[in-house]
Amino acid sequence: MSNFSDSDRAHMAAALRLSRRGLGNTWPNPAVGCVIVRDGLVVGRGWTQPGGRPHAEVMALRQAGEKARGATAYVTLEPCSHFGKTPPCADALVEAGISRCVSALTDSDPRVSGRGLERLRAAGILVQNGLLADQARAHNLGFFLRVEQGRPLFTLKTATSLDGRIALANGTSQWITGPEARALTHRLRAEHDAVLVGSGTVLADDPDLRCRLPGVDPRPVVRVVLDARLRMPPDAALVRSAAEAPVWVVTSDAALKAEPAKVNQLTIAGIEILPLSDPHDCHAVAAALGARGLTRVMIEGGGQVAGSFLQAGLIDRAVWFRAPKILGGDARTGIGALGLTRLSDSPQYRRVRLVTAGEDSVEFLERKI
Ligand code: AOF
Ligand code: ZN
Repeated sequence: MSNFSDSDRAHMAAALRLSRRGLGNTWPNPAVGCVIVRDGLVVGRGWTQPGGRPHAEVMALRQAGEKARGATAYVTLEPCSHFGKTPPCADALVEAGISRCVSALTDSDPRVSGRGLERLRAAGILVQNGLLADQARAHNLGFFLRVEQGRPLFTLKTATSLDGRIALANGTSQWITGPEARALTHRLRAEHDAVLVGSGTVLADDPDLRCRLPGVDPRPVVRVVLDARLRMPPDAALVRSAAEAPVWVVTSDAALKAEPAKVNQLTIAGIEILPLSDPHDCHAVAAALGARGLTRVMIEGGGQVAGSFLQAGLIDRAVWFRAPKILGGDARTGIGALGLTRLSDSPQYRRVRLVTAGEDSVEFLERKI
């Protein structure tokens, strides 16, 4: 659309930057940003609050107060039109006297999908939609996938040697990448709703998987374990910390029946058990996580889980840390077998960004569609 000015673009870019603050913290809702501008001055800024409410527009309107009258609102997603736990943002914008609303793209949530913009138009507000739409969609892709496909966005995070290995043959894996890479991992956790590992990783590394960032409140990132046979030891770090940050264990109906004592132990520790008829079916796992509201899940290990999700075509993005070390062909591979017979069938990614973290390189990748 050409009816946007450079200053429109700058304000929407600012709203997108604000929306980043909510990433990983607003599920099941999207992370939206809103900037209110009157006579060229920013009078209100808001972003979706932890847990998904209040919405971004409400926060920005609160800040703007009376100054919202006659102002333009820039929103990274169509303002909502439904009565949920809070009244519609479209109505709040109307009541505040906003005269123009610029949005990035329409909402796929069937309760909204176009009705928010209609509500604004019906009230006489000048509505212009479609500014920086691609960026806004990429930003909230997890939310859109949840609403449109019933599953979260999956980011694969892996830390390998130059030759793609994650551990020596004897299992030694600490540490392949350096402290800078590990610090970045904590930031990535904060931007996801959940991290996911297989039970093999729990048995091998006993990870904690919480998000610890100096100077930032601990983020309640959900820790998901795929554990079809309930092999997780009752004294695992995840079990011991389950009262402090959520842990969900995806298991099989069969294990649930066969291991009542284990189920009891984990439940008492505060773990939620999600039984599936076939927990090895990645699509079923994805649907179960989507149904519980997750929008962004980071897969952190191990090679088997990474391989299965890749085979299922569910890895949307990847963050690949690579240490300048070579571990050799007897070391363990970061990605389990894919059973490919044609190169054209291999999962292919586009490099979005390449940076360094200390000695290591970090590639941000997005699936080629
Ligand atoms: C907005 N601004 O900041 C967000 C929106 O459960 P509720 O009532 O909070 O509504 C959630 C829906 O509202 C969500 O599915 C999406 O359509 C929209 N989210 N809308 O105008 C916001 N987070
Ligand atoms: Zn809203």
